[in-house]
Amino acid sequence: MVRDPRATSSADGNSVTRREVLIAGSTVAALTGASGRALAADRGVPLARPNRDYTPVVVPNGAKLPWKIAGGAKVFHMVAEEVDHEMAPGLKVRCWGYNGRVHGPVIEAVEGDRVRIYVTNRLPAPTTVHWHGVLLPNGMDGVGGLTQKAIAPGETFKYEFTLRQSGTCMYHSHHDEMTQMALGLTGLFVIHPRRPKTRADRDFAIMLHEWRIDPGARRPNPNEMTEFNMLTMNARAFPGTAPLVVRTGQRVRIRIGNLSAMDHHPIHLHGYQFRITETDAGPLPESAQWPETTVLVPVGSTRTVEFVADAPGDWALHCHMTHHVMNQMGHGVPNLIGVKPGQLDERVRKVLPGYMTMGQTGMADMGDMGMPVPPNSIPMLGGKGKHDTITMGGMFTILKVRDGLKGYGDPGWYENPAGTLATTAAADDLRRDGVDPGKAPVIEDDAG
Ligand SMILES: [Cu+2]
Repeated sequence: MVRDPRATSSADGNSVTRREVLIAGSTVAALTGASGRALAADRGVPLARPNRDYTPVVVPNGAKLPWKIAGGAKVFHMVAEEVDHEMAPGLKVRCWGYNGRVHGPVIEAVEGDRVRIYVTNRLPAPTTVHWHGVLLPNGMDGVGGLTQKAIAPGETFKYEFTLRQSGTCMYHSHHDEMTQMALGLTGLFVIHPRRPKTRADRDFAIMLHEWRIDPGARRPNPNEMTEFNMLTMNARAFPGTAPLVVRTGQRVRIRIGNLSAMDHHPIHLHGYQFRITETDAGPLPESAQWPETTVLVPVGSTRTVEFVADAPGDWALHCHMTHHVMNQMGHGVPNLIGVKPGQLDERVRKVLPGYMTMGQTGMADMGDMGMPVPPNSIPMLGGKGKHDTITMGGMFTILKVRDGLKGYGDPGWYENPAGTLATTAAADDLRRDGVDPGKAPVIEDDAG
C-alpha cells in the first residue's frame, strides 16, 4: 500500500474517499490502517476487502487489473495496445490487448462499487470498450457510433458507473468488432456480491477464445470465419495452459467466458459433477441450478460452475469439441485411416527425401514424433503427461486436486493410491474372470 503524499486526512481519519490510497490488487489485504468505511462518499458503500469480504479470483496464465481508490471510486486504467504474446511454448503472436496482456487483465470489483475506468488508446485504429453484461447508463455502454464517439489513437476516455449487480461479466472492443476481438481485445469483469451466500475457496476465471494463426505467421488472421486453428483458455493453448490447483475439500468456482468469433464451447470436467450457478446475468437461484459434467458456454456468454473438490487427482478440464483440442491443424489433409502404404514411402523418398506417410492409425503419434515444425509454430497435439504423451492441445488444462496442500504452485503429477490405476491386466485376473483376450464375447442382437 502506498499513500499518495497529496492525500488529505479526513475528520474521522478512516475514510478512504478522502485519502487517496493506492492499492495494487491483492495487497489491499494489507490495508489495516484505513478501514475504508465509505468507498463512495455519495452512497456510503463500504469498501469490501479481498480475502476478508470475498475470495479474489485466480486467473491461470493471466492477471488482474490493479486499482486505486480516488474521488470516491475504484479507479482503473486500461491501455489498449499491440502486445507480443506467447500462446504456447514455440508460438509467439502479435495481438492487440490491454496493459501488455492478452486477453486484458481481469477487472475485479464488488457490487455497489463506483468504478471509474480510464481507457487510453495506443492502437493504430480507433477503439471503444463495451462492458458486456454490466447494467449501466446508456452513454457508458461503449458501442462505437451508437453510444459514444470512438476513442481515437492517442486519446483517453473515461467511463464511470456504479455496479448494481454481481456476476461474471466481460469487456471487449465494440468498434470494428470482427477485427479487434479476433486480435484479442477482450477480458473478464468479475463483480463479487456485496453479501455472498456462499464463498468459494478457489475462484478461477477463464476466458475462451479462438484464433486463426497459420504456422510461421505472427499475426492472428481476423478475416477467418470457420477454420480456427488455435483454441485457447486465457489465451494459452495446451501444453501452455497452467493447471488449476486446489486442496481436497475446497469449494471451487470456475467462471468461464466466451468471446470467440464463431464457436460455442462445451467445457467438460472429469471426476466431478458441478452445478451451473451463474450466467452473465448473475447468480441462478438454487432451484434453477442443475448438475452437469459439461457446461456449454455460448459465444458472448459466461457460465459459472461450482463443486466441492472431494476427489484428489489430475482431472482433465477441456472443450469437448475434438477439433478444439488440436493446435494449428490443417483440415485439408486426406483421410488415411486404414491405408497401407506398402512401398510408397520408399518410392516417394527418391524424389522427396525423408518422406513418411502418416495418419494411417490416427493423429496420436504426432505428439511423440518430435517432428520438425515450421519456425514459430507448434505440433498439432501433445503435452508431457505422467504416464505418456497427453494427446491433446488447444482448449485443455488440468484440475489438480491434492490433500493437504500448503501452496498453490504446480504440485506435479498425482500419485495414484495402490489398486486405483488402470494397468495391464494380470494373467491371474483374466483366468479368474474367464476373459480370453483372443476371443471377444459373442453378442446377440437385443431381442427387446
Ligand atoms: Cu470448443
